[in-house]
Amino acid sequence: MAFQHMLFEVANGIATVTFNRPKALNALNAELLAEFGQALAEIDADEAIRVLVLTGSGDKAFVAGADITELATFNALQGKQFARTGQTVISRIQELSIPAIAAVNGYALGGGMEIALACDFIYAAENAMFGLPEITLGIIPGFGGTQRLPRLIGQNMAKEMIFTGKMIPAQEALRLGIANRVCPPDQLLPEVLKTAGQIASRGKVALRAAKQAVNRGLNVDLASGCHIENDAFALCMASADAREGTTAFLEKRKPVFKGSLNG
Ligand code: DAK
Repeated sequence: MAFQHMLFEVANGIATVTFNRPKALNALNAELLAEFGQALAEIDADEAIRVLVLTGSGDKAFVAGADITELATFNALQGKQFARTGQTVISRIQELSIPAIAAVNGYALGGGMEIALACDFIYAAENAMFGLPEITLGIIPGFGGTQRLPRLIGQNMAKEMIFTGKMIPAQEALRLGIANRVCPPDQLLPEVLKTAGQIASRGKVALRAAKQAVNRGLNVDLASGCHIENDAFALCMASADAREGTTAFLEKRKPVFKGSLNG
């Protein structure tokens, strides 16, 4: 798959998408969003892909937000189309059946931070900067930032970031729980790929069930969440992967998961 504004690579069950508009700090224009949506659809349909990694090209930015040059030219209809594509694409990251990891290698601002927040977790380079600066442009986050950030770090911390538009460095993002880990810039991708490799070796049925149980459970009360977990657990128990995992343990060997329900 070749794209104009993204690099796309698959190796060992790990798909890596690199946002690639370095002259504009990988800012999101309409074409890039559409390409990203297309890539996500293909990733979701490919049974061999077990983990998605998102990063930015160059050493300065993950994604510096929406392309302000383009944003400034939109009429209402184009703005609506941009919003629709963006929201669909960003929800799709969260709803992917496989885990998604953001490797934030510089600025993750506005829509860029919102993409990272839609991933299952974030590793950041020491030089990463996170922020939702929309308020400085007279708008508010439009790709889920007002919803996902408070759920992640609590409403007061999120409101301070959203109301001021200020940027925070990687270590502060780590302290707040936005980033799981901070790495030297040259170690970021190797560390992400190491974790992605561990995840890719697990059973796909169980990964899907675990991701759905956490995501769905977060929107309901504890008792309902435990019911969701119960159903997801039952699905795993019926899978060939669960038979392989338990048999491999008893036979003192490593499991070979096929990612299938039946097998
Ligand atoms: N868009 C377009 N170009 C950008 C850009 C952006 N977001 N960010 C940087 N660039 C370009 C710069 O214009 C510059 O281009 P040249 O002048 O070299 O041609 C080049 O990238 C390098 O940037 P700087 O020279 O500014 O680099 P610095 O190191 O000095 O500063 C910076 C880095 C990241 C602090 C600064 O570039 C900056 O503040 N950038 C803008 C950050 C920002 O405000 N991003 C937009 C956030 S708002 C919507 C839903 C969502 C959204 C919109 C609508 N709907 C539902 C309709 C999303 C909105 C956002 O993301």
